[in-house]
Amino acid sequence: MAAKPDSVQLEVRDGIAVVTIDNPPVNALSRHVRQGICDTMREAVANAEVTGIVLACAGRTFIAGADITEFNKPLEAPGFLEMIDVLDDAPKPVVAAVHGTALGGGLETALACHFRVAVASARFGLPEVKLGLCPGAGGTQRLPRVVGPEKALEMIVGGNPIGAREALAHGLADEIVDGDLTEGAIAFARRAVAEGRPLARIRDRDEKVAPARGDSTLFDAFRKKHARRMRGFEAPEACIRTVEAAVERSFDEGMAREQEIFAELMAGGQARAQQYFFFSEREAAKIPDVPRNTETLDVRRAVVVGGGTMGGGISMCFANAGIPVSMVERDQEALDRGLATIRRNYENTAARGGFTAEQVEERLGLIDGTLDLEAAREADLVVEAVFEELGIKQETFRRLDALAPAHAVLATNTSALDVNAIAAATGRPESVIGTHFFSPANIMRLVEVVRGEKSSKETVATAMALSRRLRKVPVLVGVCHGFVGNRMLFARQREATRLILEGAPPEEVDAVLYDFGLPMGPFAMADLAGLDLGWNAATSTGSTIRERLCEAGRRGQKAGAGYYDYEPGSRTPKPSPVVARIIREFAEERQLRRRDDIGREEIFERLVYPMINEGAKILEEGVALRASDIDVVWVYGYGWPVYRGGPMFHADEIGVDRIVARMKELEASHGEEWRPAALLERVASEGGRIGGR
Ligand code: 3H9
Repeated sequence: MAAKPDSVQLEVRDGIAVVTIDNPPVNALSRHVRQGICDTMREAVANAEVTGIVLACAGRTFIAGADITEFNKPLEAPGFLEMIDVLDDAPKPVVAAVHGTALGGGLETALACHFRVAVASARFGLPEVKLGLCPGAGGTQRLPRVVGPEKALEMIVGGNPIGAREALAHGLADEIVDGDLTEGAIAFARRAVAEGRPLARIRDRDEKVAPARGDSTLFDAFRKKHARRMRGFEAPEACIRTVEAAVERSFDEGMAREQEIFAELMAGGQARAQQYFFFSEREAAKIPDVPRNTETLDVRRAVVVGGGTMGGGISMCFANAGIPVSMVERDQEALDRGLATIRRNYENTAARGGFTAEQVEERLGLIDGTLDLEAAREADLVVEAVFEELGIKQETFRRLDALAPAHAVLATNTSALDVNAIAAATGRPESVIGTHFFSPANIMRLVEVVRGEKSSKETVATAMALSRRLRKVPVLVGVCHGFVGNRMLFARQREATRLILEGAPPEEVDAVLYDFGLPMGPFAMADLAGLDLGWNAATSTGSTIRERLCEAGRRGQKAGAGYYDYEPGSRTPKPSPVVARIIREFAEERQLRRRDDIGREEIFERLVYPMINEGAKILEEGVALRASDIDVVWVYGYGWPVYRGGPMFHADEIGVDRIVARMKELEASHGEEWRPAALLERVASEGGRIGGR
């Protein structure tokens, strides 16, 4: 018999075999675990004393899935299906004991057992779609046979786990165990043996899928409902096809279809990008000189200074996380407006079924509006979100320094200003940090945590931990104009403007990025944000297209006109002949050469290569810790499609040498802004990659 690996142990307790998996941190199904399950299961089946078997896990969770680090390498035996078959074929009842999360291959393992019991806090899910895959160990065929195709579609295509009670209601769990899980599972196995319960093999069940057979209504409706969310992704549609196979075909034929689709997805670029992103996200949490055990401040009370769009959204984040927050405004009218907006936002969410009326009141109850900055005296953490002007921010910090308790962290939500200069306005720069939320702050997941020259490790660790508590994705960045995200955005915007002056219509420029997978292009985005951000009618000189548009009353979507026209009540951008004329006249005044042959490829290169170049400079300067952090910023902050990894990952997909060669051509025709960053040149000459993995 093959040597039994330590990661799977077998113990027989009064006739019930307990197979325990112990493979920290998340009990992933690494090769040795698959081997261990096969070996111990065979041993338990062969042991005449054993009447039933419990499959349990040590540590914080049930199996969290396949070991993703083994992907994209030849799979070593035993394969997943061999292991699944050993469980499914067992002639004695096998009970999965689930705590933590049974995810992906973990849930598929549990589905191959005859019964599943769980603690009330357990969760069940098939998140493979988030890795650009479909479940590949029978989950697509077994889950619909247990919960029906509709629920299976929701779980497999959505990828989000469900709780134990919901699993029980859908027949996915057979029992919720109070008290010791393994003991509960053993008792369940004993009862199954004593009652002679038939071994419930999911593969043999048909009653849940039969009613949908020969009728595509369910699938058509699902595709239609989720079309927007699935745009550009390959895995969701592939997942739908596997569930269709579960409904239309025999179990074995469905399995063959699943294996075929899984292999196709695994070989594709999207899965590679999404798996890269899975690890990138986790990597971003690691800061080399700020170890995990760095002390953090327990934030029990927060103050947000400013009740505008950002301040209101940030206050909502605190309330959503159950942290009482005071929102400070300068005058009653602004405060009332800010509080009313927050209430409206919550009520809209409630109306869409997001939460109940009581939850609205509960959250509003945690937000206290005030005109008095004295509220800072009670704060563990203050987030400043006042007007984006250095002098105003410095004055605010001077006052906060005098008011806030000595232990408090003082954070600024500036989107581009010098955090060091803001910190210098206080006598405690070590407690000052940037927390750059993205708009709308209550929705967008990204927070750029901007580390000032003097920010202490505790301050950095507190800002990172707090962001996670607010259910955000924090990425640590350094001080520079626009930090990581906006600095790269400025580089793209500069070139987008040049493109329209040279003759590319704004709608064509936008279409290239939309088709690539971004939610919108630079001009639709500018209209949404408002063209008059930072614009002043009194000092406007019409020296940029943007100023000209503002002067013509075209201040963006809110004004019904910006780079595009908007019909009353509509957010759909319509190409504008007026804007086309303004651009043409502006270009003529400046005697710019206009062309009508700017193609999609050129537009793409001219929008994306400057971003990559700026990203390379950001890395050279140490403003980001790693290329993958830049990608996390772009996916969570700007909607870069996760199936394309991020701009730096994409640079490697294109080939850095190719990018550098093209940039040199553009440098010759368009000037030195196109000169490749030294890091890009070096990577190109070494034939290397700029991304992490
Ligand atoms: C699959 O199952 C395919 C099958 O259908 C069939 C194939 C044929 N593998 O997230 P955390 C690491 S696809 C390897 O910070 P948490 C992670 O990188 C898989 N490593 O903890 C991190 O490492 P480090 C389907 C993994 O408590 C550490 O564990 N399953 C895996 O916040 C801690 O992770 C999934 O997609 C893995 N599968 O959350 C589930 N999972 O400390 C993926 C984690 O060095 N995992 N690591 O940075 C998760 O969603 C979360 O990790 C989990 C715990 C909820 C489990």
